[in-house]
Amino acid sequence: MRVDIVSIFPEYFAPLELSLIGRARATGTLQLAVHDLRTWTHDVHRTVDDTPYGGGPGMVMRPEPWGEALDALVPPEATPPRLVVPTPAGTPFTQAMAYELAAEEHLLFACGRYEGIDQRVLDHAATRMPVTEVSLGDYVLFGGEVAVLVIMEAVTRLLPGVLGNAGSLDEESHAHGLLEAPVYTKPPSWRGHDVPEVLRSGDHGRIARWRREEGLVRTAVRRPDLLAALDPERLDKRDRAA
Ligand code: 6GU
Repeated sequence: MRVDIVSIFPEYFAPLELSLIGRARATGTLQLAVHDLRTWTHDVHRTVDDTPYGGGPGMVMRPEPWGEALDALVPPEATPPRLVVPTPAGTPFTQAMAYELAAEEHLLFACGRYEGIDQRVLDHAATRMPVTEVSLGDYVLFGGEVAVLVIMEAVTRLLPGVLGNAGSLDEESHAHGLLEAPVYTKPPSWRGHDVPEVLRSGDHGRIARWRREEGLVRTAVRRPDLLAALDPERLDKRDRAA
């Protein structure tokens, strides 16, 4: 997969050298390039923002540098990437969207700062490529940079060969619309707290059932919205008993 990131703070992306994402880059599974938006300014102050039309607080990112950046990174003859724009006004980022993005050949992230990017940049880009505005949740960050780190981590770990044990994808929270059960390792007793007996029973049927029930209970308590959204077909009789 190829990924381009445009930002006025390229230094934010240093962590993408580390750990499993770093290895995916080293092995060629991930071809990542980070670009400084100010490359595409022409004034001595390398200005990227201006005051908002209609008034109000803060600054808005001017369209010209973004237009030039997208022209440079998306040549007319090339197959266009999917443009992903992190914004608190976007549609919620979910595990399902992570799978969708992981299936793309080429992603281009545009990191806004201040009050956001002039909307015409996205409207114009949408005439050339698919554009997705995504939000991480109902809170506000300074800019899209940290959101891109989050999205990149969620997406990269789904690429073939990045995780040593792909089976862990099937067990984890959100894999089946539910939260994951709690996990334990040795020792069996620690500071007066014991590992649940069932997990040490060796009875794989009972263990699977216990994990399913713990996942259901956690989801009901912590994320009733997920439980309500669950396809009833995916609940069985034993789930209802739990
Ligand atoms: Cl994706 N960007 C920004 N700037 N703030 C956010 C966000 C994204 N998601 C939640 N808050």
